[in-house]
Order: sequence, then C-alpha cells, then structure tokens
Amino acid sequence: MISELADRLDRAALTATAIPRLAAAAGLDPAGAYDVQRALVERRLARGDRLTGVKMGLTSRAKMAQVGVDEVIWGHLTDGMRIDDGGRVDLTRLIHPRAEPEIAFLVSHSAVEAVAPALEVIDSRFEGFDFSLPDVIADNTSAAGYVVGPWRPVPDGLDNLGVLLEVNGRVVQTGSTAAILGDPRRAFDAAVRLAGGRGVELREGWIVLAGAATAAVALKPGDHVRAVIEKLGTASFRAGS
Ligand code: OOG
Ligand code: MG
Repeated sequence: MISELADRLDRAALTATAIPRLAAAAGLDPAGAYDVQRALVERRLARGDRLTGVKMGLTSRAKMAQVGVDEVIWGHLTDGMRIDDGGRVDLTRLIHPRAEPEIAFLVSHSAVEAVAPALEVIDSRFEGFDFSLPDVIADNTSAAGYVVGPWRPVPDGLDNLGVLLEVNGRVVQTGSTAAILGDPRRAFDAAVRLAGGRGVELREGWIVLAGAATAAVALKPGDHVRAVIEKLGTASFRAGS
C-alpha cells in the first residue's frame, strides 16, 4: 500500500496532474504518511536526484490558517528542486504553484553555520490545493522548488526581522520572522528533532528551510517574485512557461 500511494504521488508530480486526496481512504495516520513520503523521495533518488536538506512546514499561524492544518510538518529537499537565485521556474511542469518567503539555514555538524533569505515554490499534488495532515505529509509537504539568496553569519536577533514577499515589484505579503515559532531557530531545532526521529540526520552542507512567515501566493507566467528579509537581503526568481 505504501508503495502504491507513493507511485500515485510520484506520477502526479511527474505529469503535473492533480489527484484526489488519498490518506483517508487508505487509513493513513501521520506515521504512515511519513513512510509514503520516504518511499516517494526514494523514487526521486533512484532517478539520480540527491538529498540537499529538509524543509519545515506550517511553522506559522499564517500558513496553518491558509491550508487548514495546524501541525508542524517536515519534508525532504533534493537538488532537482533547486532554483538559482535570480533564475527561472518552468510553470508548465507544475500544477498550481505558489511562492512563499522563507529563511534558510546552512547546516554544519548538526548546528547552524549561516543564514540566507530564501523562497519556496510549493505545489500540492492534490486537487484544489486541499488536503488533510497525512495527505500533505505523504506529498512531501507540497515541496516543489526553492531559491536561496546569499549566505551570511547568523545575526543577533533573528527573531523579529521584517519579511516581504513581492510580485512584480509590488508587496503582496508582509510578516515577521517572529511568526515562525517565535524565532526561526526553533524551526531549525524542530528539524533536527523531527527528521532525526525518523532516522534522517542533518548533514554538513544541507539546507533547512524554516517555514514561511506569511501565506503563499499563486504564481502566473511572467511573475517576478522576490523575498526581502530585513538584515538578510533578497532572493528572487522569475516564473516562465
Ligand atoms: C504545505 C507546506 C507548508 C510552509 O512553509 O509552511 C510550507 C502547503 O502549504 O502546501 O512549506
Ligand atoms: Mg514552505
């Protein structure tokens, strides 16, 4: 059953085709859903993708409210999801993509080495971007792409920095890093704990995305998307078709 559910999600992502929710019919609980996520990621690794880190999800109220799920979750990042800063995202390979501002941490010896402004592209494989907690866990927490801006040493006071999400030069979301579990470093600690609890130890050079401080916005072809994080700088991409 785990492998059949992983195949369904894998095919949905590969063909950019939304599928119905699957967790309730399969009786999946969160633990079973993480088994599906692992099997799904293993299919990508078997095709030559490499793990590059971990993403935290639903670490802010804004995100919990947007998707109607109120538990902190985590997913895997792979190099196939990497987008160059200032690079282009091909929307034709995605279903109903959204962008959200993120903070990225660089891992060294299971600790934080550096921090960077970042963006995540999420793309639920479920119809209507609508899912339960086990659905979104099985779907690798909607992960589709990520952009990391310039790294810098972790400044004092990461817990109250302004966060802007801009589309085509207009501010579309505003927030604060305080929205991320009170301090984004807590999201890093949660990544160590939750991924570690599933046998995934953070490796040197990996990235941890702390989870968005604001709601995500839908992407349209041609959009230029930029995250601006106070003291940290910017990360951006352009949506192409
Ligand atoms: C789930 C992924 C949540 C975040 O930053 O909170 C997430 C979703 O919104 O589809 O990546
Ligand atoms: Mg995110």
